[in-house]
Amino acid sequence: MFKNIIVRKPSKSISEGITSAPQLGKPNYENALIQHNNYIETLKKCGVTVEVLDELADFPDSCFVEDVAVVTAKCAIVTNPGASSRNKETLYIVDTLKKYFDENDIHYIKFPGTLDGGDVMMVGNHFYVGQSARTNSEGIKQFIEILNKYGFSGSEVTLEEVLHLKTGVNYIENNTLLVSGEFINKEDFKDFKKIIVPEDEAYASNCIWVNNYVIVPSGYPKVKKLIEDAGYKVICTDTSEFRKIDGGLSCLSLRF
Ligand code: CIR
Repeated sequence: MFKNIIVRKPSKSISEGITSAPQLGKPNYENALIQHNNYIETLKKCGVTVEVLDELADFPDSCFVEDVAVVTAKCAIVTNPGASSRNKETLYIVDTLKKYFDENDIHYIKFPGTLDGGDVMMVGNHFYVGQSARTNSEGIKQFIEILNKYGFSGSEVTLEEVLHLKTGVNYIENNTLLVSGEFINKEDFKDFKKIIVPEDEAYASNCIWVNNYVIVPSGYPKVKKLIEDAGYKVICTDTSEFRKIDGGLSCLSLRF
């Protein structure tokens, strides 16, 4: 179960966020703020306390706070984001993490290692880490060494198509994964129950489990039904402005 969630408000500069899908248009700041507030309200319904950090005008992608740290029940790991425009976002998360963790339990991924939190999928005490355009093998090696000190384990997953690991695969507890595309038949995930996300709703592979609810992006009825049919309580919230710059539900928060 999660107790705490950290989010960061989008800033006006969100229109300049990195995107692989410029054809979707630029995010609208006012709409993004509304969607972000609704996201916070949705999280609160799941019984967590939400800390909302101030916007960072110099960092268009900084509302995707998941990428700058990996927070576990025992420690926090500040990442070293692979995109240069995002790399210094990490400086603005450390003071917040100190409220929740002893300084000895806050660790750092260091150059030449790079790692984005969006590449990390927690499954109980094991962490799958995608080797991606943002996360390199050295970053993964450092990350797993830190995890091992706390009795956690980690393994590397190679990505072919998606930006981040969790763009295409997400754990929703009960040994169940939501999977799409390249992850459907991946050897690493052969022992899980799988909910296969249809190709035309692939964006909705990025759902989050929060305290017995699964939060699903609005507008993906097939995925919503598949998750409900698997016995979960589902809440939908709209993330369409964030989608325009490759962001989804998990990217918008740190959950621990
Ligand atoms: C980026 O390219 O870094 C942002 N536009 C999107 C980050 C999405 N984060 C995530 O999947 N964890």
